[in-house]
Amino acid sequence: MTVAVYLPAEDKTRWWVDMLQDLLPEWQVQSFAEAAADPDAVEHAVVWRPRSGDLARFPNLRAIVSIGAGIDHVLEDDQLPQGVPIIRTVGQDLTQRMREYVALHVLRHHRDMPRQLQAQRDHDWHAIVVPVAPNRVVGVMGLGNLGAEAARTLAGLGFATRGWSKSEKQVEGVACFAGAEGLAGFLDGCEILVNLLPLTDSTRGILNAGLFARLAPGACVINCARGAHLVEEDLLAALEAGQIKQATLDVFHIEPLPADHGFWGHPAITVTPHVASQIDAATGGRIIAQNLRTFAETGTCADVADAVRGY
Ligand code: NDP
Ligand code: OXD
Repeated sequence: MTVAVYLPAEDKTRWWVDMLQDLLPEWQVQSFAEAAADPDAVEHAVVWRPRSGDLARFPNLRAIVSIGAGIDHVLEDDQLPQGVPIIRTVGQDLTQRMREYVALHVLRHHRDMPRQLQAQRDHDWHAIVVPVAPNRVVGVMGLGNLGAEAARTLAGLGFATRGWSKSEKQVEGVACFAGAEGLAGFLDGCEILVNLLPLTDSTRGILNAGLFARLAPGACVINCARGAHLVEEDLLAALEAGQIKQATLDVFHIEPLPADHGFWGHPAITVTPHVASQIDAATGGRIIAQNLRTFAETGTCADVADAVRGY
């Protein structure tokens, strides 16, 4: 079996090739560049943000592995070989890290830490009194692998927690809403909004002026899914108007976020560099190796995504 690996950074590609080769000693693991010598031999590709047309060079591809939970970066390829299963990389490590990130930033907004820290800088003994968590409405968009766990974590902290998904869901302690018809009820009065939707045609640009207007005045928004969910100018306008008080953004239209982008220095925006939940590479490697073995033996595995649905 031959596996070809591609990540945008060459040194990272080398690292992943070596690690997967150790984990799959009876397979041949190569970079895309090495695999170009015999593209017919490649049956599996392991990728993060592959370049358009690269995967199409392997005519005998049986599976594409996304080094990450999202598959949008694979589906963006306009020459993507059709019908080849896409396997995403998920697991406890990824879920745990996202729970930590969501809890950290929801609590930070809930306790108004940005204002408290400003008071410290001003040497101002200023007690900020906030509602107790059960009186704070928080909402999680997307109740999948990561969103459902994030919502459970927030409910466990005592927040009045809502969740929104495409199909009906039941998550203990969480008021669940579903579909386009459930969106208004989910958003109305929501004070801290967390986005954990996949990027698809129906979710692109979903964090926009219309959605912000439905939230409670002075709401906070946390986007840890994909940059293209957010209409950037709508966020800036909503911050300017006070409809949104603070935003935490982990993902951006262009990554790395350009050095001259206005978000960096915006007083009401916290920028993190797509680190909400980076799977530990060694753990991710073990999961990928296991998925590849299972797929090779059975023709499928639990983490195959639905390419038509887009996630
Ligand atoms: P899943 O595919 O497990 O879950 C997606 C959820 O979104 C499902 O509950 C689904 O509903 C819901 N959904 C999809 N489309 C719609 C829609 N149109 N309307 C309402 N709900 C919808 O995704 P994960 O939880 O694994 O990951 C979510 C995203 O997080 C990833 O796609 C990725 O973009 C991002 N991510 C970001 C990371 C970071 O470090 N910033 C790290 C890892 C992932 P249903 O269940 O009904 O199908
Ligand atoms: C992912 C990511 O999709 O890191 O896993 O964004």
